[in-house]
Amino acid sequence: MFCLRYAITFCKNGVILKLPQEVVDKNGFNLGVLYKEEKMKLSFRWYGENDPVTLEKIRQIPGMDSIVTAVYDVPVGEVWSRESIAKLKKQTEDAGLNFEVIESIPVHEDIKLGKPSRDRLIENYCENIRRVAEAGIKCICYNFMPVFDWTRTQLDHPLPDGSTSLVYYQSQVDAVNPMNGDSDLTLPGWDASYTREELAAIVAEYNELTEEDLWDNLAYFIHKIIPVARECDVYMAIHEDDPCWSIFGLPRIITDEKNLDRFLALEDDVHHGITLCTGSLGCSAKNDVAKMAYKYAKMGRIHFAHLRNVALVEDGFEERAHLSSCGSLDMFEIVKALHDGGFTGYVRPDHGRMIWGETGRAGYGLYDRALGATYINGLFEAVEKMSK
Ligand SMILES: [Mn+2]
Repeated sequence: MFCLRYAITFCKNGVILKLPQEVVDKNGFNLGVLYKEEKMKLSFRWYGENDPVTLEKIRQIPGMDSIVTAVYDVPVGEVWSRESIAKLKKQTEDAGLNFEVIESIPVHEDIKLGKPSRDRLIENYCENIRRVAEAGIKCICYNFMPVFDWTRTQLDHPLPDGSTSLVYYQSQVDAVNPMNGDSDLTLPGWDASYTREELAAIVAEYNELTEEDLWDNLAYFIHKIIPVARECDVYMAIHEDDPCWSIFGLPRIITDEKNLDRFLALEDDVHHGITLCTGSLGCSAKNDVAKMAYKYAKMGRIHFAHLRNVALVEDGFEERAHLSSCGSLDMFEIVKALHDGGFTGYVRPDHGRMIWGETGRAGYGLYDRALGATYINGLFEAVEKMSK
């Protein structure tokens, strides 16, 4: 348990500033200092110079503050070059945007599996935290999903309005067996750097790994990285599993409130926090996303929020436009919960549909995410003014 001491807010040259908040635990032990501005900061994911959505376009979205990006020229587990990090920072800042959020520094499978090579890989991970912190990064998003990152069964499912979106139908997932080398079936979003045989081999390595083993391996990793994050004053923000249940018999543990409580209890430190992804948690009707948003914001543990809507359907879920009436989530209630909980971290629109004939990276076009950003701005402006 810890509490936030009240910060002093003051105005300088017409700008509202806030002194750092000291965070202390129940014994008065200082856990660190929160250098955060008073309001949420709007951000946008950018995949680097090959992304058809350019920084110049992103900058023109009203209220845009920060870019969310990563170094993509290094294999998972290796140390990012200072040159690559500096280049991203320069490109971002030259475009008039802040370079403060990394998504993601991926976690090598050997760390999740608890293999002997993990110590070297975790040391590399810590070095990456130090290097991005040197470049001014404040928040790092990562996940701990075995083998498969986000999983969908179709990336261009047509919606009635003529747009296309990403969908997940359980019956289609059940029809795919990644262990079956003869199977021609694959799912979009799978890591193309694995051959089918390699994929089967790595899935097989998880056969012996229980959920509790995965928790042990996650705890081992967290106990090594959080002291480094504290030293560098970087906020680590784990992303929930997407979807938030086990697929192909692989364990998934960052899935619901009970497990997020257990995760956050691993280290009593504000630098150990979460990315609240409404679409990932919201694809299970069991998760009360607004309740979780308020609870973890109040604890000072949400450093990054991915805001998007999903529609729960009989056989799974479909990604929809951000607006509450387009899906199953009440986005107003979620934003209000974040605001009322004192959330001051980074926010980004998450996946968008493809609209207006745009082509490109599924979920990461410009137009629908820009509409999402504008909607998010509107919700935050409304809840901020309502609370005055
Ligand atoms: Mn997300």
